[in-house]
Amino acid sequence: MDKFNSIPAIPFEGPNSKNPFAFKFYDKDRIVLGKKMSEHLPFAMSWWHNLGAGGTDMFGRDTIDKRFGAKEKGTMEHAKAKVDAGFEFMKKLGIEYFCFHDVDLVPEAADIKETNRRLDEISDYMLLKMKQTGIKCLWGTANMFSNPRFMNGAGSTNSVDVYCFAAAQIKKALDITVKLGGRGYVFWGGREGYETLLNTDVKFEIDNIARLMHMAVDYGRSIGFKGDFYIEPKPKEPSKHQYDFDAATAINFLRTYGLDKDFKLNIEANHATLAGHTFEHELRISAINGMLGSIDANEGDPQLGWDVDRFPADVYTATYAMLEVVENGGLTGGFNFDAKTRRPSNTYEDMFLAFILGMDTYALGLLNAEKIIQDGRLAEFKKEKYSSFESELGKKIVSGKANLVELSKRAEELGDAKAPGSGSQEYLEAVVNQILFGK
Ligand code: XUL
Ligand code: CO
Repeated sequence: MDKFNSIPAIPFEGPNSKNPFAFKFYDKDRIVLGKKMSEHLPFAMSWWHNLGAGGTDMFGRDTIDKRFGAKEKGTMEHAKAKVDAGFEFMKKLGIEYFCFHDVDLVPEAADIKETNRRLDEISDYMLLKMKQTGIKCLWGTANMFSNPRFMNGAGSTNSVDVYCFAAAQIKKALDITVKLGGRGYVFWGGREGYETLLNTDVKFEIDNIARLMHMAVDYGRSIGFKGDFYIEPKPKEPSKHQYDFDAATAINFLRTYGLDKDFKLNIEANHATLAGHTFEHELRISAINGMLGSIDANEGDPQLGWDVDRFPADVYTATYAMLEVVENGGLTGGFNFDAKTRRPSNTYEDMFLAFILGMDTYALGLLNAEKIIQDGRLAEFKKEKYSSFESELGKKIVSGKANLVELSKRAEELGDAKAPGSGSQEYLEAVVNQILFGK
């Protein structure tokens, strides 16, 4: 039975359409920079927000009923209703992937053996739906932050028993990810951080996280997982100090512990905001280190200091993000809408409208990136800016063959060096506006 009877499959109707249930910019087969839009933008639905979150916040209970026809939440009947709703939802929007935590799929039982049995049961059902619809799994992960046992961390816990539970959840989540053919496996260290040094051995905790990740790689590869592992950096919330603060911190961790061959990064826009970075900064730092793997496509709020997980609406940010993605040659992962409707947007219609907004925003970002690349002025400016390094001496420096003695000699010959020309930020911003809004 359909869960969203009143909502039709969402067509592309173009920028002049006033039909709320139509894409204005996401035209999946349109060729952009030599590839279909849908190939540039492998969108994914997050199981937790879309099928789980009901609008509860710290001050109030659910505003939207996400039982999807099941009698009660927290039952296997509800878990199956979520599968039915999820696949119908993705099919109607033309979304090809989903992402999940283990406990998004089934209610956690009192005994892990029963939780794992439930995961086997639900993943059989999901496989069936995947075969019927062609929808695929982008990535899986284990929720090692909600249960009170993880209050002192998962990989960073002080308890061997809790560490074993983290290991067991990762093992099972990897089993399910492989069973569903997932392209990736994510570590977001929700409780991997600390509040105060007064009670924390930081080095011991980080070493132990790395040990657990090595075990995950060894096990994953042993059961045939060929995809990427990802770290998803976030600077704070829930912990005050999260160990995976930002892309640069996570890359340093991966290299220090020899995990960099198996891992890439899953960059979330809202987490970049919390770290005091722009989204495109995080994407660039990942990309230049060969570690841009996947994206959690949402939006933060510059005025709020917490993770709001809004659907992306900011076209400038999407444009700069897509420039990074295109320059990177795409993603090995995809664009997961780790986003939820606002608490007062409490209808099933709002769920669809939110995805239409997000998908159209990224489509606009891609179309704008194409225009900026084809215009060429930005690339030309940058080339010119660094052109002095194309001189004989410049080339010697770049090839690593120069030394301080000869460079000092050149400085002395010159006597003085002039300021190296304008950065022209205002001009370049005006160029972007002209490209975006000029006819
Ligand atoms: C939390 C967050 C997570 C990860 C997966 O801020 O982004 O949902 O994406 O655990
Ligand atoms: Co996320």
